Amino acid sequence: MLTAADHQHMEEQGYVIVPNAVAPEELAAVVDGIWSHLWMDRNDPNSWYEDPKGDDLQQYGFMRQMHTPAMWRVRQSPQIHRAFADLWGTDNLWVTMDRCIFKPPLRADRPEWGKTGDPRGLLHFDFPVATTPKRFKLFQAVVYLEDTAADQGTFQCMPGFQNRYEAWHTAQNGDFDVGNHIPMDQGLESPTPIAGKAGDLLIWDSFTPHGHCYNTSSKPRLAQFLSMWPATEEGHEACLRVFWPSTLPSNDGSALGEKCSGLEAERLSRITQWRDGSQTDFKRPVPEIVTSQEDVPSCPLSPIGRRILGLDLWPEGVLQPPLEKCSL
Ligand SMILES: O=C(O)CCC(=O)C(=O)O
Repeated sequence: MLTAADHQHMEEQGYVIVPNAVAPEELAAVVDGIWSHLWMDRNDPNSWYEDPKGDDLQQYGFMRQMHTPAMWRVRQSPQIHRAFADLWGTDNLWVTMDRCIFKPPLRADRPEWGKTGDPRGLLHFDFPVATTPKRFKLFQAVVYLEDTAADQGTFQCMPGFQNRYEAWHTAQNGDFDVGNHIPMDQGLESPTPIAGKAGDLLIWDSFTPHGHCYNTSSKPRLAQFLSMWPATEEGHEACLRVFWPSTLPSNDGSALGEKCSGLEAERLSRITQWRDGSQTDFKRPVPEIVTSQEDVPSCPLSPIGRRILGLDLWPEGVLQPPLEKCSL
């Protein structure tokens, strides 16, 4: 699915966009789920700043909703799996049970939904920089649920920085004030906002500083996050280094793949999370707020879905399975 130009773009720029990765009706179902979960009226901008459920959206917009059937249908998109499989060179991948984002426009009369101290908006790494001197392979991704303009709180990053990461780290001389702080100098002042079309999948290299810009448009931004990594000890360890860094010793450059315990325990925990609709140990969200029939856990899974969760194993050695239509 990814072309040679796509691979080159990832290599040089640190991200790639896969158009039409999710069908319009599947995007619409996630969008409807967001509005109903948040108890907001898409036609009434005043309701966009209410957050009556306590998702704690405000400046960042990260929601507490992970397991709706619609979100699972997006995760099971064969095109998304294919794109990640092309990047990793294996089909044997697991998916994160990550969240959506709802980011309304800045409004002078809603200061608590306003800017943070950083004029760039959100810009960070998802791992502790001080203890991560060496780059390793890991990707994260966002699905554009609607057409999203460059001023609409969209994804932003520092294209190409991943190739400078190790040199930059050395030059810092251990001077990192917070875990994933990105200084306001050395060319890191102006991240690039990436506009996109509904159905675009944007995959980025985790060593590219990333986040989102302020929403200065008149429309809210809606998007869904996910990632996939190999369901192997080594892949699992890379994932732990980004999403659960406190569980591992510092990445001092020793070989990844040195024993990280519990691949099978992780598989069972993933199945429990899917079955119970929980997300107990993911570093970012607090438990999902279950509010409606749409949020009922144990969403049905397609054959791909069963494998990217960990219920079934991928057949050994198969690199190009037929694209399976999601049977939900
Ligand atoms: O809002 C975005 O697209 C970026 C989200 C982000 O920074 C993350 O998932 O780590």
